[in-house]
Amino acid sequence: MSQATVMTPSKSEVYFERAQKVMPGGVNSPARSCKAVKSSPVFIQRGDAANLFDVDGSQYIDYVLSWGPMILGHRYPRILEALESALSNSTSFGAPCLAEVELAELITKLMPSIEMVRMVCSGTEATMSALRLARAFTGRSLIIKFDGCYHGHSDSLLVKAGSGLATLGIASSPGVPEELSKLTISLPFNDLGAVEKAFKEHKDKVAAVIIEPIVGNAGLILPEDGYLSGLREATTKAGALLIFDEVMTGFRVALGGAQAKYNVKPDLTCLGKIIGAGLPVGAYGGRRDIMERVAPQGDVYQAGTLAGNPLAMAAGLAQLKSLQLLNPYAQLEQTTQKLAQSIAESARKAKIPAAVAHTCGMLTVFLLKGEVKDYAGALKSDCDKFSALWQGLLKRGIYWPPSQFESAFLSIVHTKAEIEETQKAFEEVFASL
Ligand code: KE4
Repeated sequence: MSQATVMTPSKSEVYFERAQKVMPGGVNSPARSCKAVKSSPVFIQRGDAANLFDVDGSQYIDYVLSWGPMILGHRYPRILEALESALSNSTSFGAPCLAEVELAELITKLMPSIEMVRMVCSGTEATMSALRLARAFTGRSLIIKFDGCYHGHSDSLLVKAGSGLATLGIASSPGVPEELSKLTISLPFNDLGAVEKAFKEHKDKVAAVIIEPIVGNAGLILPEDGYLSGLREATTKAGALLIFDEVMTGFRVALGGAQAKYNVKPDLTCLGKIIGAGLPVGAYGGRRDIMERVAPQGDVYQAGTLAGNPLAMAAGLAQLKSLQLLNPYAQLEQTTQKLAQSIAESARKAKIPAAVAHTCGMLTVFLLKGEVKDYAGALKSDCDKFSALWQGLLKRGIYWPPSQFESAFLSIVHTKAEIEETQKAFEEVFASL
């Protein structure tokens, strides 16, 4: 009798089986579930430079980079040294430490619109706190956000959000009371008329406009000329605060973030990812007259046991100081553009409709005809074909974000050879689709 070849499950499959028994969906964040690309997640053992190694020994070129933080790649020596030294002093005090002040000083230096800053433990906490502060400062309740933008999972912001919600086709999350979600107005990105109309309709009721100045969570969507400066004018005129959510773009698209790249000064900025170099961190900051309302200086309450954690501060400081010293952005922009153009070329050669959006250190391959200027446009992508693309890339050792509605990230340590290997993988997979 023929012996049916019994495939021994990989370690990733075995671990995922165990995970699903004790963790919802077997993951601690939906974005890494790989559900949308019809795959089970790869369990990672370690990272090094631009590479990941999974628990079965396979090696990948990493374009997720922990969803953005690892701009210097994995195990960057200066970050490891800073962490080792901080670790020797314990892991947390619940009392002030100098590293918190040093990181705050550096952030305010590199992003001058931030005159004062508060550290928190995630981007979600940063945006949630910034909204509370904006509502207190203006005495108003309405918030304007934009379709496809994702600002973390606080209730007021889970309305027509991007990232994992777009990936899983969840319009807005259950569990958010109607009374709350109706205080959030979501408008199309890149449409100034819609903002002006909303301000006309809601007059002096809008506390703030919060935006990803370069959208990363619908896939990458760039602001059209004049859009961000138009938002700045409209919010100033309406007496609403302009909040830039630079959790993803901060210190990635330029040393001073998207606000430097587009020369638009927000009232408040939210940060995360890169300022923690992979450790849990977020921050919100901006105009002194607004930030002085935050407790204990002011009356707007916000707190956190591990806010300003010495390990996260040490890692973030090492990363920001390295970026300040190296100023690698021209090179990173060029490498990203080169990869984007070669991917677009290989899609064209294979007659695969694709729009490749890119900016410094970020890119998305939308599988559709035409260009993407807003979330409705991004939703026209062929997600089934994207799944096949993602699986083909993984087989060829490329770890690409497992969703059409996410941005891929580059580090400054992706080598020329790794970029060429990636280009070749795209060419082969496009030809096979
Ligand atoms: P966190 O709470 O995940 O640290 O940050 C929320 C957040 C806020 N603002 C922006 C612009 C963001 O991109 C994020 C988080 N980004 C996603 C990736 N698209 C995190 C990945 C995940 O949810 O696992």
